[in-house]
Amino acid sequence: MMNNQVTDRLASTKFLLVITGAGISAESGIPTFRGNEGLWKNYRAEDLATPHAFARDPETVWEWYDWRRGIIGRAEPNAGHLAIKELEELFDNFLLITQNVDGLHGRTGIRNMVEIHGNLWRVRCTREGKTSMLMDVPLKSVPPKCECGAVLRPDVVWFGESIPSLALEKAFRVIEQCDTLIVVGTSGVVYPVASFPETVKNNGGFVIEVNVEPTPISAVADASLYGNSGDILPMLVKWLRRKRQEG
Ligand code: BJW
Repeated sequence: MMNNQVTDRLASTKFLLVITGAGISAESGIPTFRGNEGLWKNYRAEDLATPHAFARDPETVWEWYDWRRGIIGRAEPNAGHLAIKELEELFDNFLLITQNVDGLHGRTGIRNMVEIHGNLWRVRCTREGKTSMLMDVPLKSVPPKCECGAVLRPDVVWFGESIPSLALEKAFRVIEQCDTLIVVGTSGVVYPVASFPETVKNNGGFVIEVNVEPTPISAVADASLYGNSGDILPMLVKWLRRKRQEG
């Protein structure tokens, strides 16, 4: 399974970038977006994760987030999340860019992380743009309201919305700096993140994909490791630790 090319490259990596998508949280029991189990009341993510959907039917969109928060609230980080936290400890230069809004990476204590699509435990005032934690706002209506009277929305990035500039700047900086990228559990169809592996590759970086099945990223990846991220990532860490001990 672990080929020499992958292990040699990791051992000599100076700056490791890891990108994750919904697949990393699948083994924590959180549905992915594009798997059948990701459907909610027959809506697809593309029907609900848009500013247009929220403007037209805020209650339904809010209920979708409540449904997801219910599942996520009962979930725990899995072996894949924990292995990424260990990778952070093994590299002096490290960044995780996650597309996930579930907050599970944060619960491992990881420090160098960009939640590029936001976090569903935060809310944002649709008038003032001020953000707060959901648990700090009174839930008197669906969706809840800000003190200023305007509706609150999840502090996430929907289709057609820009990625917050600080997050995007940090991502672009590291894409230029990193020499190895591990991209985990994403279908590679949502931009701009879907373009990051190719950019790393064009800059001379090495791209390792971890997924249960081939994706469009497989075409640019130097190595694709097929299987559950909760199995493969701990194996990578174990191998790397052994290699470091051997010197
Ligand atoms: C496992 C596993 C296991 C399962 N182990 N693996 C350029 C070209 C074309 C279109 C665009 C473009 N630039 C922008 C766009 C438009 C749009 C876009 O990309 N559309 C495409 C669908 C075509 N992008 C945007 O609008 C973005 N904004 C932007 O670029 O602003 C500038 C701009 C605006 C307008 C026009 C042009 C430029 C914003 C995108 C925001 C995405 N938001 C969402 C919702 C977030 C909030 C929420 O969660 O509610 O983000 S959509 C949803 O998709 C979510 C995810 O983060 C994202 C990616 O999904 P992901 O993580 O890949 O999940 P899945 O389910 O697709 O895949 C899971 C994978 O795991 C699978 O491969 C499984 O096999 C695998 N797996 N079990 C390992 N155990």
